[in-house]
Amino acid sequence: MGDLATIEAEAVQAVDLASDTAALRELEIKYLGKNGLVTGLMKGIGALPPEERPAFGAKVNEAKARLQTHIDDKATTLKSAERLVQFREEAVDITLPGRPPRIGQEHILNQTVRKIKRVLGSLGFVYAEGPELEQFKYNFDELNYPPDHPAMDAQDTFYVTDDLILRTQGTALQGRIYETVKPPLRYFTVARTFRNEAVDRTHGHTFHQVDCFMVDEGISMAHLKGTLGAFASAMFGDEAKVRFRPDFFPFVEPGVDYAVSTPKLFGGRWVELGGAGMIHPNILERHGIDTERFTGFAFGLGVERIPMMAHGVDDLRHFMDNDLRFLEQFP
Ligand code: FA5
Repeated sequence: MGDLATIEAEAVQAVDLASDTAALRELEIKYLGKNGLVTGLMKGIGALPPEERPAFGAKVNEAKARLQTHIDDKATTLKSAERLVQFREEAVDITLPGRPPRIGQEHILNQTVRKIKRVLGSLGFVYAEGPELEQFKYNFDELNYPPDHPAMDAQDTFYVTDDLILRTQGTALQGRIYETVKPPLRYFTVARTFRNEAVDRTHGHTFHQVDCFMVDEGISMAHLKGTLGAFASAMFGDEAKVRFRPDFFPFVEPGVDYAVSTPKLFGGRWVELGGAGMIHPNILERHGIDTERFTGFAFGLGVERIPMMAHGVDDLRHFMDNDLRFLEQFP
């Protein structure tokens, strides 16, 4: 009997001192487990005189129950203390300064396109878009290319079907506009264009073109030159000059290629930007436009040429490579 009281007292003290739930669990096993000390006392019951056995059994069971309650209470206390520690460890310090989000910047080609849109828009041209996957007829037939004309060879083409191609020039927009708008009209587009090129520093398979045209009464090469001059000054500065040289495109007559020069860039050397000319009367007549009354000009140029010229970039492949070391130079 003395044993039971001693063991219980010792167990209560040990439980009181237990510092965490793991230690408490060990004590529970030590005293109340199947081979525990309190449980073990029951084994001695057979040595007692029969009349003492029930009372002894009851005492041991009461002690077990008390001890169990004591352990459970302690477990509750320990668990809430442990949870508090865990909360503290996992807590986020909301007073720390945040990590600044990485803010991107506009791609140099998009910056250029935005400027082009502003400049041509302010000259009264309306922005419009055609599809990248274009019908052969808009890209070539409608632009006065006779069937199998060698001029098409200059724009080696990605065919999707016989009638559907990846457009090779922004000029493909013209026929679409004539179908819906009657002159006087002024339109431009910025088009992603594709050619099956031998890729090099100045030729990509995927590039961008501005294409711009107007049809009105009395339009002449003078208007073309004036418009390109205004465009060049806005893009490259007031001192920019434009030069025309004869060139051939089936959709213009006469046709020119044009170059820009400004003293600040490339020592004033001429840099070719694109092609231009007076819209071929065949195209206007095809769309029922009276060519006695209306004439028009058109010009097209490579978008990449502009930042190449403005920033001295010598390889247009950089623009589509997405190398941040290159792109971050144009904030
Ligand atoms: C044309 O594409 C005509 N549509 C331009 C035009 C429009 C002429 C209206 C007359 C009237 P061209 O093939 O030369 O022309 O291309 C025009 C410009 O696009 C070139 O001067 C060049 O700046 C750019 N370009 C052409 N091919 C590539 C290429 N593979 N990679 C990058 N830029 C290119």
